[in-house]
Amino acid sequence: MADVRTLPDAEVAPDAPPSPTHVTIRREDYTPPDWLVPEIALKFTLELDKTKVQSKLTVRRNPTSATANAVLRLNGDELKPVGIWVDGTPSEAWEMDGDDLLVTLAGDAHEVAIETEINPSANSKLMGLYASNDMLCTQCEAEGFRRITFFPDRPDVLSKYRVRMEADEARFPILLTNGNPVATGKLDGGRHWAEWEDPFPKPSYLFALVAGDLKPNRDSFTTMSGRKVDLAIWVREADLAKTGHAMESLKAAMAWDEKVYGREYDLDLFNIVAVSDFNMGAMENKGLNIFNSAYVLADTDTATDVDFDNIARVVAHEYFHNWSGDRVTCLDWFQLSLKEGFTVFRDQSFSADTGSPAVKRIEDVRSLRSFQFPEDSGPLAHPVRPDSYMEISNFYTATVYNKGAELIRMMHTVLGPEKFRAGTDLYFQRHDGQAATCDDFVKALEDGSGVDLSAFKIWYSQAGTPLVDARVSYDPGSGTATMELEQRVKPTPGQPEKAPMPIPLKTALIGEKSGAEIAPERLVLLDQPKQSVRFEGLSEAPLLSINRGFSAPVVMRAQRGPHDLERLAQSDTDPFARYEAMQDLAMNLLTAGARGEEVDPEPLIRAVRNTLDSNALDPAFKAEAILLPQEALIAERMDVVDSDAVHRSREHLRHALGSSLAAELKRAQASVMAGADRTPLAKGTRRLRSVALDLIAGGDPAEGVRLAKAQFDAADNMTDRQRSLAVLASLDGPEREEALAAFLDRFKDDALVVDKWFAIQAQSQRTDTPERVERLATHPLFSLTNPNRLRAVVSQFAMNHWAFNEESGRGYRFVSDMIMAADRLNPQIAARLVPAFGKWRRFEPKRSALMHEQLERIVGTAGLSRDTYEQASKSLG
Ligand code: 0A1
Ligand code: ZN
Repeated sequence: MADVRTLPDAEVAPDAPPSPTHVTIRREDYTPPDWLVPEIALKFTLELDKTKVQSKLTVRRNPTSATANAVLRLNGDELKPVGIWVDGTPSEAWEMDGDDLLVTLAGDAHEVAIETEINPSANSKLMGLYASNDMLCTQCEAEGFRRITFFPDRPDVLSKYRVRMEADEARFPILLTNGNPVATGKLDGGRHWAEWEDPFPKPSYLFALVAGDLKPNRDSFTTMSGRKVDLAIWVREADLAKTGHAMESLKAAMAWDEKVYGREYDLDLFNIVAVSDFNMGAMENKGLNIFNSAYVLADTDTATDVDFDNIARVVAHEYFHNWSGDRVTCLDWFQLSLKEGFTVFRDQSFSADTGSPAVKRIEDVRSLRSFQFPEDSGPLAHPVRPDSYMEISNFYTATVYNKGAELIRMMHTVLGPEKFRAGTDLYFQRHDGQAATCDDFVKALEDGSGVDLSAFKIWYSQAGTPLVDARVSYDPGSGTATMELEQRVKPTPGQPEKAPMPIPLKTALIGEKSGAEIAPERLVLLDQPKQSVRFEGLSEAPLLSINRGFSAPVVMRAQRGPHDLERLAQSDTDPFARYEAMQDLAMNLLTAGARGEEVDPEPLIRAVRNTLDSNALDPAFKAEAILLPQEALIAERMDVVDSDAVHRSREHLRHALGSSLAAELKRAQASVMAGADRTPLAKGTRRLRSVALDLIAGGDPAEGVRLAKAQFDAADNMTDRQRSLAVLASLDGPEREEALAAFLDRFKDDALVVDKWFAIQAQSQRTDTPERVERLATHPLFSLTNPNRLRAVVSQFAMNHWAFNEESGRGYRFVSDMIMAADRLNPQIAARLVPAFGKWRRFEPKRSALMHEQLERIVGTAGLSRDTYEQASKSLG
């Protein structure tokens, strides 16, 4: 691989005009399709570098189309038609309009046949049909089908698919596509064929095909109505032993969706395929889910507890899409959250029900705060239902997915589980087989529950995270307390004025002395700019417990001093609120420290000690509660960010905790659980162990090295191994290099573990990290074409707040070099790295200018993809 740092600056053309493909698509411009395609027959003659695609479309004029006599517009992307036939006769009545094919048709119903030829091996975008490890696979969401054949590639055109695949049998013994197999046979020259049919009409983005030398882990599931469904997870033979957990997760998800949503699987066959080169996590193609192998393969020796949990989550997510996405799909891509927000909400509930609900909520909120809040407060902020885009791939965001899920959670909170279920039943019944909108979803919830939810719709259209201030005053004479609430949403791009939002806040009061709930939890709906709420009959001074369970996705600024927070951290009756009190306590110290103020860590030290010593709390909760907020989160709370000051402040507190609580932390670090045990207790014990190890290292680096090395050497599971290596990687001493070398040597043939090796170094908290990461990008095992490897180095580094923002700008330069190098191969992946620069306005002047400079350099690059252009130009603001 070429050294990306040597890219000549000559390729930068500062005044390059945006290319004509950089067009903005607007939600308000939606019109129904002019033509429908009730049926499509596809024939693939498969080869790695030359695949012939013959498609036959049954087309009908759409009676609801606004345009009489419209031509048939078929989208294409890097395609040329080899031949076109209308009703069986070769046709000349067509022309190209950019990438699209326009066919003029005389009547209202025709059969249009088209032949194209594509080269899967040369497809580095990993969209459409591409080659990965000698197998062929597809990715069509959002607009990949148009890279396979010409088609009205929009989610509101639903067709029945019949697919024939022909291939060399030795190279591609397994041929899979959506639906059910109907016939197979042999051909001359060692070739074979298979024909499949999918009885459910679907949009083109759900089409999938896989051909390769794969082996199945087979199982079955009997649905609630007694139908037997054959299940298979297809992988390379060597990986078969690592598919057990994914299969168990799939069966658990199938049972859960029956129990909680009354949704039964609808085909007789459900296939999952693992591929090593994949742009995202996984894809819900009807009956044939395709997965990034990172979300399928696991055993205790190579996968961490987090990996296991992620596999269960993603398998469930894709499975749940069968109803929320496939049976009911999206009218247009602006409605993406219709399927994604709802499906994330469903997978979060599934994980909560199958593990610890409190810890799961904490994890989800942490990730919302780390990824969605910064998006919502930066130049790329957009509503859950965006109003415009240049490239839809850029809108698979934390806002559409995770804020979308929070929005549905709020409506669930307001309705309660029974009414919510009545609403979703009606939604599935009303819209089965249709392409629907977010408004349709809310309407079904309203009609099914009898509750007016119209006020909540603003959460779909208004971007930005509301800031909520809360203050309680107590009058001991009358035993009453008044809570004053105030909300505000800052302007976001294109939305300078904001309206107040409905914010459901679960609220209780905790007795300052007794620690008991003196005002039981109630749901306060804040829907005015300012509101006050009275509590009566109080016998002691109250402490405010608000946004319990994180009932609304807002930044809560409750006025509570260190004493109150310490008390709440010990006694709040809601586990999330208790965690939050601890985090607030730490955050207040961390931000004050970063501003250069003297801080007293004693209240936090006492709270952490209390937590560690508690007999009532489980270890997973303890680990979450004592974990210091990450530097990026601290930076989010600063008016002007100096990443060195943020780092120093956190290190200072880490040192204070580590040295004051050495004995308690060592006890926690010493508890060992066998690697094969994945009960919540075992997972929590391992998690607490590594959080403790990190604090110990903060207090006494030499002791940290000793304990981390011992944990690394003794580890019988990847969780302990990876976490101890991560601690070592930030420390000094020969043990660091020894352990890194031993790790790579042992796992060099396992791509997913090699990713961890790269990621650990990209995350390391050392002054030489930027330089080290540059070297990693020239390592023989580094790859620009494998998304997992690229992310392990570049995304992980860009999230390493201190190292990425290193004062000379070296980190910025590296990431933008990588963006430009990746952009020529895989624009989607390149564009997803750009938001790392989005916070440039928030930084102190020097870093701000350096980040800005890199964004300008990216935007000015000739031949930049639409994906990266959109992200970089919008980031400049
Ligand atoms: N619908 C998938 C996510 C997905 C989107 C685009 C892709 O193209 C590269 C791949 C997957 C999900 O939500 O899981
Ligand atoms: Zn999804």
